[in-house]
Amino acid sequence: MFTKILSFLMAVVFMFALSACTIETNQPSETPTPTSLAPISSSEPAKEASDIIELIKDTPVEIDMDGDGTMEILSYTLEEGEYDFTKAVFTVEYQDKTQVIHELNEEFYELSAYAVKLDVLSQEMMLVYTYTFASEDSNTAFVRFENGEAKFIPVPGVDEEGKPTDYDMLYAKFADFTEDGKIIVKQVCDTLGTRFGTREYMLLAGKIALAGEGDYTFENTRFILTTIADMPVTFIANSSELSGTLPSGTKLYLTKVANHGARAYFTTEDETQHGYIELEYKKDDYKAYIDGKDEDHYFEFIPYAD
Ligand SMILES: [Ca+2]
Repeated sequence: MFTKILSFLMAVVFMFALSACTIETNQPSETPTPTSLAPISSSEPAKEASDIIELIKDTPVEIDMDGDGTMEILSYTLEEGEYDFTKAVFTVEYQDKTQVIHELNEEFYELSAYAVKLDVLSQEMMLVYTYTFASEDSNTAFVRFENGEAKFIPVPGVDEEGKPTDYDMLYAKFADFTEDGKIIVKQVCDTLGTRFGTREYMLLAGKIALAGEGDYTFENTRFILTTIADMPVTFIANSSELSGTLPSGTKLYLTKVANHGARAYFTTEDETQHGYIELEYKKDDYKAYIDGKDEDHYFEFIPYAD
């Protein structure tokens, strides 16, 4: 939570700095002055102040990205790109050189960028930027600054063959970063129509990797599914599990997808019953199977994006 408050406070500080700059010059400056990241107040712990910093377009900031004690200047600008697309250009200025990290030249929406602490133990920061493209698809890039060079941090592939995503980006939308170094993203799940779930990643041996088992949780999305057939499930009550049947006509929502998609935890709409559904998959079929029958046999309507 504090990261969100901090981001908001930093945004206010940047907006104030921006408006002050505009008043003074009354025209765009060709070489914007870097905004110093002074602590918001002397009582603010320095550690918290540096965990996550939201970047504002056209506003260079001084941050020690590689943790060597000297400041780098990090910035991104939005420019006119090819095919009427807006082009985002990410740049880092070291003491002795300037490096264009990436020119993002495709149709994108909702671009946001952050300097995020690399991990719990490190003083290094990584650049994280995330954007939406196509309809609801999102990519997130993670960039590390090491030995005077910005490099993409490898991310796991998202398809079954484990192919890397375009531009070495994670096919997910960055949401938050926790005090213990977890990277929280919204990622497509598509189990029983759950479009997006919350998933946790972390930096592990120099790569972005799933934290734990890669479960998806759905705390803020409660799409109600209605059953149209009796469905075998496992009920959970008082920490014990019991096999049973969920009767036709039950309304439920999913709370978590675990076991690599093979188990969907549910709560009934009236929140009196909890349990899980075991799911199986067949080759070349996106549908889940429950006790040998496909998901359409059990549910009135399952929403999927085209
Ligand atoms: Ca540095």
